[in-house]
Amino acid sequence: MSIEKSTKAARGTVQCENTNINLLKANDYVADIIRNEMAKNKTLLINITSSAGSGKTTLMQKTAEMLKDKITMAVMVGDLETERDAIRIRESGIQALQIVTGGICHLEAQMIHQVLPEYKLEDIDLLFIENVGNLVCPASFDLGEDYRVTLMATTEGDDKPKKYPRMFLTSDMMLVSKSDLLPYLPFSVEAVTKDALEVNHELEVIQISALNGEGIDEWCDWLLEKIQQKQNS
Ligand SMILES: Nc1nc2c(ncn2[C@@H]2O[C@H](COP(=O)(O)OP(=O)(O)O)[C@@H](O)[C@H]2O)c(=O)[nH]1
Ligand SMILES: [Mg+2]
Repeated sequence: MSIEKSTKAARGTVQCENTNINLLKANDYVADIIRNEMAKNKTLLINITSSAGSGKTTLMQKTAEMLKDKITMAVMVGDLETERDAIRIRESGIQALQIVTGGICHLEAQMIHQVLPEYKLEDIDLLFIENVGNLVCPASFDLGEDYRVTLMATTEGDDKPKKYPRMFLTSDMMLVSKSDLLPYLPFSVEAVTKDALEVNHELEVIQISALNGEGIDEWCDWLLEKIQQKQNS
């Protein structure tokens, strides 16, 4: 299988088995419907991906805490089982719905489209999708997002971008998360950034810690700028 830098609309295109191609074509059709819906309502849609345990839900909580007085934010979160993450995020005072995939390792556009009527999009500035935690399957499914943001935790080892290139290739931003643990781990931010940029030279990178707040202002400023751009579009 060859991997090419794809456009957002063609993110799901995989040059391998025919069944995959057909499945992803159907996915991309629905992803475009979602994109149009977001454009109509001027809602910024961000797809958050990472390995399990990299800090996605904690970042949603932290972002809600930082931005909830400035914008209206909501989340949909995918996991194989349980509603635990949605409950955690709702405790931050924002709308969060859980998509239980029942064993499927990624979210598909059809799943997002099905829960979309639960959200009053015309009142929502920023909608996050917290994807199922792994660096493989979610990379191939366009969910109609404006931006894809991948967390790369310091606890995972700094060799992941070259091992799981499709995820980094299709992302717009890499957040190097849990930076507060850097003094205790054999993890090089320089090495992970170099590898990630070799996979995708357009990738933006911010180092963050939800625990001590490093990089959180920069992350929130990035979001506010993208929201502004969306609302002016
Ligand atoms: N040290 C540290 N731990 C974190 C940070 N963010 C999240 N965690 C912890 O990492 C674990 C997994 O976090 P979670 O947000 O559930 O990850 P998710 O599976 O990607 O949603 C939890 O025990 C969090 O408390 C961080 O910035 N620093
Ligand atoms: Mg989570």
